[in-house]
Amino acid sequence: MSSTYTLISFDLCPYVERSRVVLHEKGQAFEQVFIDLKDKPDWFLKLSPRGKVPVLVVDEVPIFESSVINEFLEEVLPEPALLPEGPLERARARAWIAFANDVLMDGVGTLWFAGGDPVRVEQGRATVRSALERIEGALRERQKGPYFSGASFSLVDATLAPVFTRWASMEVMGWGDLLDGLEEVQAYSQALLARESVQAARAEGLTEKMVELLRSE
Ligand SMILES: N[C@@H](CCC(=O)N[C@@H](CS)C(=O)NCC(=O)O)C(=O)O
Repeated sequence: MSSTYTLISFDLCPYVERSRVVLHEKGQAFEQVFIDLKDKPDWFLKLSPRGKVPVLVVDEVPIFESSVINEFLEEVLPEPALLPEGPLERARARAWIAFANDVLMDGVGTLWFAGGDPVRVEQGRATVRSALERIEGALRERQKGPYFSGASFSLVDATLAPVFTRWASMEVMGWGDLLDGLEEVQAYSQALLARESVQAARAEGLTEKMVELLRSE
């Protein structure tokens, strides 16, 4: 009997979007249950020790943390492969996923939730810019593109894509200049936005809803 997959989601969450990208890449059917993060249901708090989405429920077993969910999907649904071949390249992909989580998303979060505080906006901008410069450097070192690890789409791309699907809302907020001069990142962003799984995973009306959210913070 094949497994059932239910993704506990919040419409605009970039971490949920990552797992949706991977499920689409794998061609895996899944259901989604959307919750209100401002009023988390008790059943959700029982499943999610950190009270965060995404949670992927596989045959009644909950898995939390988007990177862990994505690695799990890679393991149980090996085709198409979303990690490069060879231990060194795989380790490098995982290291950049950790960088995206700990550095880039940290800066993005600071910027998004600065609550109008100019010091926090500047802190967020500086962290995002320096993270994107690092990514520019890594992209320049590649032998070929258009994706992070070369010609094949990988878990690194699924991890970074939600930053770029939100870039139009960043532009509306006046933060579009953070990509200025980063030519490799700009081309990489275009390749990600053109990818079918990235388009399928993106919430309807994402830019408008993100702008509304960011303006309310
Ligand atoms: N490290 C987590 C981050 C997930 C996360 O921060 N999710 C946010 C929504 S985008 C959340 O559920 N926030 C609710 C809260 O912190 O109370 C992952 O990668 O899954």
